[in-house]
Amino acid sequence: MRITIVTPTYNEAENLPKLVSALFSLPLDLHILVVDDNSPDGTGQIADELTGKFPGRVEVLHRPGKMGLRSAYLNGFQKVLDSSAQAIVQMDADFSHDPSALVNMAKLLESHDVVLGSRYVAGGSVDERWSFWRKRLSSFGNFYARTILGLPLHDVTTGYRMWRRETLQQIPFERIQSTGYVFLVEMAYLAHCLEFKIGEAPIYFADRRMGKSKMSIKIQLEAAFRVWQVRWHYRDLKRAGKAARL
Ligand SMILES: Nc1nc2c(ncn2[C@@H]2O[C@H](COP(=O)(O)OP(=O)(O)OP(=O)(O)O)[C@@H](O)[C@H]2O)c(=O)[nH]1
Ligand SMILES: [Mg+2]
Repeated sequence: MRITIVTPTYNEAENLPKLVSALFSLPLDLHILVVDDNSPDGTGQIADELTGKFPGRVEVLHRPGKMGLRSAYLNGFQKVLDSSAQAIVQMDADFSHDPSALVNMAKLLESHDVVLGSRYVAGGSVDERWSFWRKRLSSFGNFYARTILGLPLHDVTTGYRMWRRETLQQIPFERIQSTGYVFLVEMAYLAHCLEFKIGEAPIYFADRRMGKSKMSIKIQLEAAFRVWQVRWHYRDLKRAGKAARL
């Protein structure tokens, strides 16, 4: 199975080369698409150097400036769906997502339409250095979103996911409105409304290895409100189910 990893980068110069080596040491048929938003720390140039080092296996999509995760992924998906990738992975470039989990995720994808790397199923966990409050906030955020949306999932905000090509092709991307975390919730909700079979593989979520964390209460509160908008926005799809697939 040919798998393409889409990894958005913004100031990941230290992490990216290490991530690419770690990925290519796995026993999987992997390709990588880096979506860089003209990172001030030169991640874009480093990504270009990696395309020379791994010709045909690393590609870079350069964008002129910081435009956020949603458009980074949507642009990335578009490009990958034009290639012969059979599975598409969403993955952070900061080592929060352990590359080796992909082996398990790929196995689970054989019997599912999409696989989430989940911190909140048996065997999954978050960085032990997370503060009590950050842990509570993350697990409460998940409980909140999955309850309001009726999602039968344990980790709806995880950014580590593996999609079958056919699944992504049937999702109406042009309807997606949210950015940041809620973008991830929204994509999970779309997959659920369209009645795709969603698997969850346990992951250990590490804090970013290099660079600074931007997580804040303000981001979480805004997200809490937007979850209601997601529910309202897709009420037609929720009714239509499978029939609404593209
Ligand atoms: N291309 C692009 N990548 C982004 C943007 N914002 C974040 N990223 C990347 O998206 C991934 C996830 O973002 P992070 O900054 O790690 O977000 P987070 O994990 O919620 O927060 P941290 O605690 O800071 O790690 C990382 O690989 C970032 O470099 C953006 O606007 N454009
Ligand atoms: Mg991160």
